[in-house]
Amino acid sequence: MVKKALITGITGQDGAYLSNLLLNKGYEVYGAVRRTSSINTGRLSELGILENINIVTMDLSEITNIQRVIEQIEPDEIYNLAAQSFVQTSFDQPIYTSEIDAIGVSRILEVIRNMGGKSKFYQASTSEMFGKVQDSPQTEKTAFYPRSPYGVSKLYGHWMTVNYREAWNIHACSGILFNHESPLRGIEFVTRKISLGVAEIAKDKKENISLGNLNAERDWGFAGDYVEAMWLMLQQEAPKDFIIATGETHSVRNFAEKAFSVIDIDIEWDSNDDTELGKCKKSGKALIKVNKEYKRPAETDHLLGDATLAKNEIGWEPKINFNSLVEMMVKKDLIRVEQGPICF
Ligand code: NAP
Ligand code: F7E
Repeated sequence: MVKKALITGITGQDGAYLSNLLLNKGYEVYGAVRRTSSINTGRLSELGILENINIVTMDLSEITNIQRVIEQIEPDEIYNLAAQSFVQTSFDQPIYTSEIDAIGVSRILEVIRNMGGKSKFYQASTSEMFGKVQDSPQTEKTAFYPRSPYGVSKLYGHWMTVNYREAWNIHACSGILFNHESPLRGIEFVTRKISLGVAEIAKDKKENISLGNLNAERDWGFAGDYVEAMWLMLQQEAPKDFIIATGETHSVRNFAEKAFSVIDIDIEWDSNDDTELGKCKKSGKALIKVNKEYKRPAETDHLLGDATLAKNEIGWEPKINFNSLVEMMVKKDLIRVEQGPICF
């Protein structure tokens, strides 16, 4: 029997890579999109898979909508990737963020429960739940301390997933995924903002990039690797939560230096405060500026994940390392800037 998967958030970065993976495994893929006034399936088109997906309209704010869609499809597996996923925006829209990222998870779980728990459920949890980290590296046992309305909302979704597994015997699990990036990353996230900015500077379409906290450290992996972990988690006999990470951490500053090195520019820094500039070593031109507008009211300073449990129990390991990831992103943006338009 062909397996049916319903993916919420299919128009986002992970939705595109996960759809591709499941289609290659022979799944019938249903992609939930919320109603928008413009077409936003560009990532699925870029991977050449849009035609192979059954698009359904579903918004996480509306339980009647969720119920009808799930009853109609009767999916074997549900991957809940939909979210207001931008941490910065969550400080300005905390209620909306909770409505989708927290209560939205309860809505799906309630529908699964009411239908007898037949669909397996994957929840997109996040390293942002560790926020002000209580231990390093972070493991499945590290205490949570979220630092944004996004992190707090995701923590609710995480514990609801655990609770529905324990209370109602649903095959529900939560992947605690550390930052994962790709050429399909949204342009407001720092890695893509840098890769696109570097490509635009290389092609004389931009003078410099404005960034916030250059010292924040993240454990950055490749999204294409991380969606495999989502699938693996739902194939296990018993549902369980796993950390998915590379085990390496780099600062935003390192990411920017590496990205400029792809176009043969070495960066030197001229101070370590709010007026800091990243200059081209050769020409002295300021290519990176600090703008406090991009700094957050409360920051997650340092993330470093330990994915040993995932390696030992589900056989997951990352394949793409930090340098290859940065290179992949800058090279793809160089092509996009040349050919235009930039659609996402
Ligand atoms: P993304 O690119 O921002 O995609 C988010 C998706 O959610 C988009 O398809 C978006 O639709 C959809 N969405 C937003 N609000 C919705 C609503 N009210 N109803 C239905 N759909 C809605 O995020 P991503 O990077 O692919 O991440 C996927 C998931 O993993 C998210 O839940 C994120 O919080 C979580 N996560 C991400 C990372 C990471 O580093 N990427 C790490 C840990 C966890 P539109 O296209 O219409 O906006
Ligand atoms: O910021 C700093 C910023 O927005 C990374 C989401 O996918 O991963 C993502 O959340 C760091 C932060 O990602 C700029 O302050 C400096 O410390 O790329 P980001 P994020 O907040 O880590 C987690 C795991 C998720 O779950 C989320 O959904 O970079 N930073 N300067 C900047 N960040 C941005 N966006 N823009 C800047 O100019």
